[in-house]
Amino acid sequence: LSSINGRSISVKLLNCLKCFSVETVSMASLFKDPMKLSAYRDRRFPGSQEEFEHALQTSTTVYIGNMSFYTTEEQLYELFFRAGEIKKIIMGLDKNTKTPCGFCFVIYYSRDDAEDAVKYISGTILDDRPIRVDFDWGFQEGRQWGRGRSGGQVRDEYRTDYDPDILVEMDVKNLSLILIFVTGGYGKLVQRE
Ligand code: GTA
Repeated sequence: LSSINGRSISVKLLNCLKCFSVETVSMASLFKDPMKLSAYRDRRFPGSQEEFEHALQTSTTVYIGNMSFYTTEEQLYELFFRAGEIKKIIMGLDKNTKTPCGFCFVIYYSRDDAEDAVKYISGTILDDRPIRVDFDWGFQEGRQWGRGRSGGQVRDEYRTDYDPDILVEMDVKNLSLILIFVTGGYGKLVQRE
């Protein structure tokens, strides 16, 4: 083959390599720019913007969002181990029910492995949901709890789309709203509006 179509094969190979190197370069430059590392800004980060950006650039922790409430630590371990050796997984919990509420933190030993998790695992379908892997400034005790007013994640209180994984409990204090609250899936605050 190479003797007959040698030139066309080598041109194709070169084009492939060019695509690969453009991709590699753009990924590398993306990961050097702290502003492009994550769109999320943690309002509870205990430092300056500069310190936050430095933490994002060096941390070995990633945040996983849009998870099913039924995904287990074992499943997460199996998936995220593909990017590298894992130091610890911390499940995100509803602060009232103490049950998983759709996020977690994965701590790697190496920065390269954390970058690979963001590059290659983000968007993977896990328990029928496309998970989002984001750089994180680093886990601290207390960050495992949902910060929403009802105990879970803030975003779940504002969602306007139907999410079959979200179970909405009845509001026993306000009986007149019970009919709205028995059907789960839409953001709780949105339902109240
Ligand atoms: N690294 O993207 C993230 C991320 N998120 C969304 C949460 N955490 C994240 N970490 C990284 N990247 O430790 C971390 C938090 C905390 C834990 C639980 O997960 O640092 P939380 O989701 O319950 O609370 O956090 P948080 O993050 O303080 O809430 P925030 O920033 O207000 O809102 C989260 C999302 O909810 C927003 O991105 C937005 O999509 C949605 N949202 C918030 N307010 C509104 C609103 N008024 N209207 C519409 N949508 C809203």
